[in-house]
Amino acid sequence: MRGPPLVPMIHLIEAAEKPVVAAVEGVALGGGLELALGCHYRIAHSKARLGLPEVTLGLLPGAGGTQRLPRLIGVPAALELITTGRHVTAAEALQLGIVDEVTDHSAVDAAVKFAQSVAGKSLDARRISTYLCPRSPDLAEIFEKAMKEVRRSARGAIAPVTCVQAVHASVTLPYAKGMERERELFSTLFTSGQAHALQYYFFAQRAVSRWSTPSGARWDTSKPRPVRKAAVIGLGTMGRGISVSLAQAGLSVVAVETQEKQLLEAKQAVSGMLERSAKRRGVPLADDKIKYNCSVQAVADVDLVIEAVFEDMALKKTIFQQLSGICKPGTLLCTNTSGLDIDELASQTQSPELVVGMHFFAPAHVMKLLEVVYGPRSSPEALATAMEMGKKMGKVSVAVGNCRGFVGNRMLKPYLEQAFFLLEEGATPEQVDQVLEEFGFAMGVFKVSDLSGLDVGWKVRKADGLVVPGSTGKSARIRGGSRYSPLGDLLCEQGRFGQKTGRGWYQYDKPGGRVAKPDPWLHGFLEEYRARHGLVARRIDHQEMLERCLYALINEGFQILQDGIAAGPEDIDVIYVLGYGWPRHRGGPMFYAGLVGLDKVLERLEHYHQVYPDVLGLKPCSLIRKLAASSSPPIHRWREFIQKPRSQL
Ligand code: ZOZ
Ligand code: NAD
Repeated sequence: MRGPPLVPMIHLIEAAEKPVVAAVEGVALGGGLELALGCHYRIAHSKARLGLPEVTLGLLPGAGGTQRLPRLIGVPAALELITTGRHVTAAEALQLGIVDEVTDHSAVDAAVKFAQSVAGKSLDARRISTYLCPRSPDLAEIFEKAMKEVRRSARGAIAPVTCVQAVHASVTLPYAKGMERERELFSTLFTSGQAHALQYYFFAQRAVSRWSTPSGARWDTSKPRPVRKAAVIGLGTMGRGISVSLAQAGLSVVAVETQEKQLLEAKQAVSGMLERSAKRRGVPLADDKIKYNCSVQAVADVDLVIEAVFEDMALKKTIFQQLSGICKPGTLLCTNTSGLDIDELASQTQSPELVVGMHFFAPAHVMKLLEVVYGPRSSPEALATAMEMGKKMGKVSVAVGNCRGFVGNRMLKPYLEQAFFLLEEGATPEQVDQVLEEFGFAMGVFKVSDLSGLDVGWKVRKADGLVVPGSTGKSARIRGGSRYSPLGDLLCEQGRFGQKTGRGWYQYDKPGGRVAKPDPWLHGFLEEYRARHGLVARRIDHQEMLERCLYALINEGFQILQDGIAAGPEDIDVIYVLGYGWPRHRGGPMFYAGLVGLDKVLERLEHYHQVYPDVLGLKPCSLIRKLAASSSPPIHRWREFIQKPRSQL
């Protein structure tokens, strides 16, 4: 394979006898910076940003970036920039030695002036390719550490690992040979499925901001309202993180809890989160932005409310009735419900058009996703405001329709259900989680459940009449004719709510602890459960665990597309990558289904549905059948196969 055409041009520039000064006025990212590194000097505007972000697209800087940058700024700094793709400011670039001068005025004028000042000077010491990489005795150790860290955080992505290998070549090989190695490694990445997945994801994340709804509301015709002051009702697992994100976005926040004790606990937790975040990100402490209160009356003058109380429809309805009376006209009323009907809540208010779902993901101050749920009566303006608010909070907002669980949790249900069935059939939570984490998930489904709180789903199942305490015999595992696992309910009955109580699918050193450890009690409980229900444990291989969990989730994704709840497969993929820790280098569940082959996914679903005919989630949805029967078209053509849903807004 030939290298990118940029390479010979950069060589010509570097070999020139006249000084060439790069003027970086705006951004020099990727090829732009590689070009600048071929110049003899670099001048940047103070607002410029520089970086080599190729790794985020599954590639490496393939025009000499991996060979020149370490020669210029040393191995540790170059490794960090190249393996993370981090952008740096002009000031940091100056400090690192990437640029020679920073100006507040025109970078081009400064570069011309600079060129005149160096005219006639020898350029021998200015050609970076001729430099020797700065060496230090601990270089081997540096590479070893970098490789270990990259392998840990990459979760199976190959580009960061390959980037380390390429930088290694800059130290061990002469420049020309290093360039050959860079080209070879680039070519491996270029043809890997991962680069394709990451590039698809890159565009998918941009596409979701151009949202539209079945009734024709659109991002470019709906104007968001200004929001300066917001309120959060309920400061539990979610409300705390939401308050932090709002305060960090510069909003004044009124945070409301029921009683002094809960309020104080929440205040302490929020302060800690703000402090750690300020330290980590170097941003000012936003503690004074939040005012705490025990009365919902305190939210009268806010522009937007986010309700985050228990997942209990009756309670939420009462709160929406109260808010409708208390808040000034025009206040947007949002709910962080995990899946309850937005329309039912809207119907409790005087202005149902101002009600939308703002569904955050745990931990809410960290996860980058916001599902914005439009009900049949939400106004385009309300939707636009919530979408914009999410962006302001540093999230990626995805607009989704109103149905049980919306997009993310509706898909989570059959996925979690399979995980429960696997436990019944002989697996442990550790085994299932290991398979999912090896696939690349940030956390296995049982660890995630412990993080979210097992009581959240329990409350919903109770409200749905699915929880039947003390039931025995076959009926204990059947609901409405379908297979049901009461395992989650039984754990909750024991007070095991996950991290918050220090016990769940795992054990933790204390309530609120985060390090999941296998729990012998749980293993005994599973054995006893199987014995009680006449279930014989079997050894389940990795492939089966993975296929059953993922394909059930993907199948529901197709159903969601068919129902018009998500605008397209890209929306689902962004939701899973940013909301549930799906590995980005696998593109998202819908992209992954295409990669595996829709006919293969269909064939496996058919197989599992034959084995488990009483599991509805394994019955292949008609859209995947239709697509597979049409020779599995590429993902960007799937929309052509979806019938237009009825207007929802
Ligand atoms: O491991 C990373 C991750 O992304 N995990 C996946 C999380 C996930 O899947 N969340 C979705 C949950 S489902 C949901 O939210 C929708 C919903 O409606 C649920 C409804 C109930 C349904 C129940 C069935 C499930 C994670 C981001 C967590 C950590 O990544 P890192 O290890 O790279 O992060 P760190 O160490 O740099 O820390 C960053 C901040 O995250 C905090 N954190 C880490 N692990 C945690 C945690 N917080 C709580 N629990 C954990 N296990 C960490 O403390 C730090 O925050 P600060 O404030 O300490 O700075
Ligand atoms: P939680 O039990 O941790 O916290 C709920 C908080 O609401 C409690 O602190 C409680 O004291 C408070 N509260 C109850 N009634 C109140 C009232 N009338 N006024 C003020 N505060 C009140 O629950 P959570 O996990 O934070 O979930 C909150 C909401 O967010 C639920 O609707 C849930 O479905 C949703 N959600 C949860 C997660 C998750 O992973 N836990 C993720 C997304 C959405």
